[in-house]
Amino acid sequence: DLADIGVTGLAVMGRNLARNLARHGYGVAVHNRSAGKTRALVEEFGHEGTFHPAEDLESFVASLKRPRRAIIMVKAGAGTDAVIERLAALMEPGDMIVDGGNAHFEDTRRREAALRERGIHFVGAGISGGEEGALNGPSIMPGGSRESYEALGPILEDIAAKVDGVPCATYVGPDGAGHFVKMVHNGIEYADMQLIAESYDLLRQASGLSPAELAGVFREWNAGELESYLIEITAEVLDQVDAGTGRPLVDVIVDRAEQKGTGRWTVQSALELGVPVTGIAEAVFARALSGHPEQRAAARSLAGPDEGPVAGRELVEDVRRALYASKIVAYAQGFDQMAAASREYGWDLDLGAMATIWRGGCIIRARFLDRIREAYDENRELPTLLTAPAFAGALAEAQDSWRKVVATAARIGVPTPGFSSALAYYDGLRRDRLPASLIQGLRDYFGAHTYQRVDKEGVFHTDWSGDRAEHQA
Ligand code: NBP
Repeated sequence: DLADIGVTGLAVMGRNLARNLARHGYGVAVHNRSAGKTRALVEEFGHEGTFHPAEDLESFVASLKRPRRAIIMVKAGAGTDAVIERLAALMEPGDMIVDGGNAHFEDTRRREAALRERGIHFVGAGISGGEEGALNGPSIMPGGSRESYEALGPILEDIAAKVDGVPCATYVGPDGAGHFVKMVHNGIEYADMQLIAESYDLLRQASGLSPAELAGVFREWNAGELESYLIEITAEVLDQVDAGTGRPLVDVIVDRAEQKGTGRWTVQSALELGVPVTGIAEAVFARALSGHPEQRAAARSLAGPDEGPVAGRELVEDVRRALYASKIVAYAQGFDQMAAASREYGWDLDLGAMATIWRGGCIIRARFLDRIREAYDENRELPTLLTAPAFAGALAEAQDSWRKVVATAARIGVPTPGFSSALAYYDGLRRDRLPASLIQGLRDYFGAHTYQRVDKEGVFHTDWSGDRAEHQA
């Protein structure tokens, strides 16, 4: 009697994923480096399904049906390589190793290539939704061979979240594609949270609304086009009162945002690919700024504007629109990054399908993602999401409010890097002529880097240090 699938690494994520599999009727081999976690899982949750506990990797692998399917859920990094190596040594060609951790996609590309040589399918699967998602239905983004998806896909789709009956799991693409898409998902999550934080901050400073009042505002917003998990839980956090002090919890939490690194990875990759993901980058940098207490203490004495609170509740609707417009920009940029990576690495990503599997299970789940899917359904080759009819219309409706919000924030000295950079991006893309022409002129002046002309073909250089005549290069 062999197990259908195995999970090694039984911390919060692995344990819940194993339980999710067992609850769906699969026989699950379970293993953890330290055997205590394996025993605890079977003792506490053994009644939920069929578990095959293994004290060592040899018996774990031996307890799996062929072709073997083993999911690794250990801390990403060197430990993952060690576990892969040990598993691979015990496996046979045709077997499948799935890394469900938060690996960097370049590591996944390297691991996939190495295991492919040995005939073993390596699947880098991004899994989103935290512990709760792992147990009740995550969003799953598996990358690897098509062949491996035939054996794994039905199980993953079975345990994934469902929206309108559609599973939040699909084949993403070869090698590192799944972990790449998961990384961009996390990057977009950073941008979403930054925009939410700016909305809160500006309304609190400019309109004088209390956290409890703002909880109500977010709750209202959650009934409209902004409906999403993050807006929903923002209301919960803002409503929370600290038991000890009686103050809003948000006022007693240290204002220093931490990060585990997937936002930074997204921006690093975007820099390599040459894709402006300003929304995500500003979010990563805003967290970094919050984490420099000495600089912040020193800078508190710097001059600010005289203006105090400027508005009442009338700003609420403007901020809602600015948030929605900036969110459209952040997602457009993230999808551009996936399109660029797809071209760079030959992944043939289906962007509409990525929006589909993010509709449930994951942190950025939102009604909004249906619109993105529809936009790509209409036109797979969309040059930018901003010009999809639904979004172009929303941006047109929002832009006056957006400009007002950015101007108000600047006037009263509330930093809104997310709103401001998103608006700058929007205006930049819209421009007929950009000052990039001047930059090209400067580059040609100091470095003879040449330029092209609007009125004729070819590459040109002006002899800046000589007679200033133009020559065709
Ligand atoms: P952790 O990331 O906290 O990792 C703990 C697990 O890794 C334990 O099972 C531990 O075994 C095992 N492990 C370590 Br550490 N080094 C090992 C090694 N050298 N060999 C074998 N096992 C080793 O667990 P988690 O929070 O459940 O996350 C698992 C993965 O899922 C991570 O890659 C994480 O980034 C990813 N992820 C997490 C979340 C989340 O919300 N937590 C969401 C999405 C993805 P031990 O018990 O013997 O120490």
